[in-house]
Amino acid sequence: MQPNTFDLFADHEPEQRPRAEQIGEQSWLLHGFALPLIEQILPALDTILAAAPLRHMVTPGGFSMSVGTSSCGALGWITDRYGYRYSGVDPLSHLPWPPMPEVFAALAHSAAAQAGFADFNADSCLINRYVPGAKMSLHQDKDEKAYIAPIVSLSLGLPAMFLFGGFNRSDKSQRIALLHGDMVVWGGVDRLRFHGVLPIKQGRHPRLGEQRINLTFRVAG
Ligand code: MD3
Ligand code: FE
Repeated sequence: MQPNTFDLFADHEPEQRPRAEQIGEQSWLLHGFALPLIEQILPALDTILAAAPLRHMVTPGGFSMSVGTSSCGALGWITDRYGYRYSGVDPLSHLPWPPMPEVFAALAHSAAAQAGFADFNADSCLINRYVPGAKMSLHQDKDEKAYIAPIVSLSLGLPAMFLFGGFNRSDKSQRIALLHGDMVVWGGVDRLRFHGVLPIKQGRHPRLGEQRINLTFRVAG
């Protein structure tokens, strides 16, 4: 059965529903969209990270990433000295990645639908953990088999300043604050825009402590 996206917020009054902000031609920031489900999301995340711990992957260029990374779902994103790709197996455990929790699949499906992308069924969820000072340099996400599906992100913990660029690395970037519980849907013409995250500022989030965790839901295969 597909996750039911329409009942997730059925008990919320319309005026209390999360606010949607258009940040690109086909990109939407859904403020606080995940907050009603946060106490289901966090234990599910703990279960995943117990089976597939965060690790600092090494890029093909030989640099260790400042973010700690793991995945769940049928495919997980990996990098090593041979390149960037998706794999059905966690290279640390040699086992399949932990399954995608139902609450993750339903949340991503619902956020995508809210932004106008029907039938979004992620087969991969990339988990990035940032401690203060960690960052992600400007890049494009091109390792997925197709770019038709959007990418859906969920931000947890400390705030981030997200950089939303253009189609060339040197294009001017827009700066967008991403807060705990915010979700963003990046699709269509915006799917291949350069993007990154400025170094996370020192701080302590009341629920997650001194870290930011970002989940990106993808159709990778
Ligand atoms: C815009 N992660 O894992 S999520 C990544 O906050 C990544 O951890 C960032 O970029 C983070 O690849 C940003 C938001 C995001 C993800 C994919 C995009 C924005 C995007 C693809 C195209 C355009
Ligand atoms: Fe990215």
